[in-house]
Amino acid sequence: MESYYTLRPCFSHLLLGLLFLFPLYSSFTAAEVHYHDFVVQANPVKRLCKTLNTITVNGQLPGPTLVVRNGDTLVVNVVNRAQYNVTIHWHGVRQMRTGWADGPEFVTQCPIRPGGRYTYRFTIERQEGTLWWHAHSSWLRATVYGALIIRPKLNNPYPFVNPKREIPIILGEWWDANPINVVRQAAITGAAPNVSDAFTINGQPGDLYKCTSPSDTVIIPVDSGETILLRIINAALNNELFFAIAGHRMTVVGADAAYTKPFTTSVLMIAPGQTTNVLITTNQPPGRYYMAAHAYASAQGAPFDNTTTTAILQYKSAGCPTEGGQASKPILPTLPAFNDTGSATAFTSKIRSPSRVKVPTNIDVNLFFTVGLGLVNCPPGQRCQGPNGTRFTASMNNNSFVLPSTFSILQAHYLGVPGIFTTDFPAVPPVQFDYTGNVSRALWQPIPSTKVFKLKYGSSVQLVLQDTSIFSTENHPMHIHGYHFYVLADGFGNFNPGTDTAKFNLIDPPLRNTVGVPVGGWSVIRFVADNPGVWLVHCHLDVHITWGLAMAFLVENGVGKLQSIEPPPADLPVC
Ligand SMILES: *[C@@H]1O[C@H](CO)[C@@H](O)[C@H](O)[C@H]1NC(C)=O
Ligand SMILES: *[C@@H]1O[C@H](CO)[C@@H](O)[C@H](O)[C@H]1NC(C)=O
Ligand SMILES: *[C@@H]1O[C@H](CO)[C@@H](O)[C@H](O)[C@H]1NC(C)=O
Ligand SMILES: *[C@@H]1O[C@H](CO)[C@@H](O)[C@H](O)[C@H]1NC(C)=O
Ligand SMILES: *[C@@H]1O[C@H](CO)[C@@H](O)[C@H](O)[C@H]1NC(C)=O
Ligand SMILES: *[C@@H]1O[C@H](CO)[C@@H](O)[C@H](O)[C@H]1NC(C)=O
Ligand SMILES: *[C@@H]1O[C@H](CO)[C@@H](O)[C@H](O)[C@H]1NC(C)=O
Ligand SMILES: [Cu+2]
Repeated sequence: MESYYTLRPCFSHLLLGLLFLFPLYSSFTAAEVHYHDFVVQANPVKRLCKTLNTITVNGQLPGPTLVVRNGDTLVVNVVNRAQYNVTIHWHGVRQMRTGWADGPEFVTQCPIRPGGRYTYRFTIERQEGTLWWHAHSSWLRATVYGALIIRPKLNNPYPFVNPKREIPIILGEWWDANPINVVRQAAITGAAPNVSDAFTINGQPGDLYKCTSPSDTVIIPVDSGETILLRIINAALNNELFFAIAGHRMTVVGADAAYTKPFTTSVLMIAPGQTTNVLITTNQPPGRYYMAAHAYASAQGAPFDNTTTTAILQYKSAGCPTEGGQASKPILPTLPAFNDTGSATAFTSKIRSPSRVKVPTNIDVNLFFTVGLGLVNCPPGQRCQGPNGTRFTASMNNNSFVLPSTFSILQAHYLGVPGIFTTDFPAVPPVQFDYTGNVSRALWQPIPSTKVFKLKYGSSVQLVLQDTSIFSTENHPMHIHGYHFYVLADGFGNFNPGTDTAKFNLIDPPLRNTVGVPVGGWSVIRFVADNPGVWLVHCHLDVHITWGLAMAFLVENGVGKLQSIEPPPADLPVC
């Protein structure tokens, strides 16, 4: 009798966790086509004891988890019932020849306007692991995001022990305000946008915040002795995160939809845009264990959200906590200090491809792009509440990226419409300087522009990404649409072509779609330009892309249909 009643509230708590354990959409035959409807709409959502009208997909936060197999096709009909323009980006999906389905607004498509709809159609080609989807319009991705899980083809096993359960762990970021108002306010004042009020795990902040109720903590029920695959996604807007689970070490087996050489760690650092697959074994005494995440804040002195989000890994045999909360307090894991760059670097440098890979070696195009912040001297008639009466900005190679507003770059390119963009993005910084030294104030103000860099189909590209100390150094998670790339090396200070090439890993570098360029340092990546289209390259901290930390590659068609972008779908939105 008694246990029946004490279990009831317990099961309602477990529900959130369970939703993620049994994904609804799984496939039983080879190369399936998965149809989904995504209704983008405003819903009341209560977090931190306040109810906010929140833009969601199908009323869910996080949005629906999509589960497919390598080789499957997705057809997602997006209906915009919200009051904002929206687009959806399928983060990390290669989109071979289907750039029209990539999603960044004004880059590959015009936005889906309120009342409009657009159907994204694309096929997963030779990718396995964890990706995700999110809005790519203003700051809507704060609440419009979800997991995209790619299993191996039917009857193909994982290259590791088959897990008993698979659980997406989606790290998010929550404002006690409408995120669109937060970014709009920053655009008006020129100051940095307000920092967030909470981080979340699978949409909930956890119970370390001032105002929470039991349902604000996600509980993940597990059995003893299981091997569990956690698919960890950093969907936060502006923060890299440290993540750990009390009492449980994690074996990293994948990142950004590529398998990796397994290694074991007690903490991981994950940048916005990145995913990390880990195996854990429930080999601890039955009990309740917090999983927790807080910021890795690499920019010195900049304000950031210093809160900690938690969820609870709960051994079923440990019994159920009652409504009154008599259950034992879960154990908290130790997370590195917010500014612990050493721990962040130690973790990322361990990520490798499982075995020898084919790294492009005969490089056709050598690129060197600076990535960093800037300050604009106050333009007449504008508000300038940035440092000392300036406005914040950001750039790559001194170009602060401005989105077009009457055409997407891809549509303008395909139709030959002039005046939307230019193709003179510089291959190297227009001015060479001590990038991470004491940079003269004369160099702090970049030029606003909409420039792309043209790549010939099939060219082998090496790109050095170099952070600058203009205003402040910071770790920038750089994401390339439509591609993944090998990360050959990274380091601190200025990249030195004379000595740093010796550090290149040409054997088993990791294959990623987002690389965290070290704070005050550099990363070197390589890829082959085998996907024609227009592909945004940007910092995945939304505060930085908003300021212009972006550019785009225009990859030309090759020879014949199979090396050319497909024609645009009939329902592609126009501006
Ligand atoms: C940003 O923070 C300030 C100070 O707390 C507050 O007054 C303002 O309303 C916030 N802006 C938004 C859009 O929430
Ligand atoms: C977070 O920052 C606030 C002030 O911004 C400070 O009062 C508080 O102690 C900080 N908390 C932690 C855990 O660092
Ligand atoms: C990290 O922050 C602590 C204070 O919280 C400070 O004492 C320490 O010097 C900082 N370390 C670095 C590398 O900035
Ligand atoms: C702002 O001005 C103060 C006083 O002149 C100076 O110390 C500080 O470095 C300036 N900050 C920036 C970002 O320019
Ligand atoms: C940086 O350079 C400026 C002149 O460009 C100089 O006034 C300032 O003292 C230098 N700061 C440091 C920390 O070296
Ligand atoms: C960027 O361009 C502006 C305008 O030409 C110039 O004043 C500034 O020095 C340049 N900065 C760098 C880092 O090249
Ligand atoms: C919405 O998209 C249209 C183009 O389709 C554009 O003209 C308009 O400025 C956009 N609205 C906002 C608020 O960005
Ligand atoms: Cu950045």
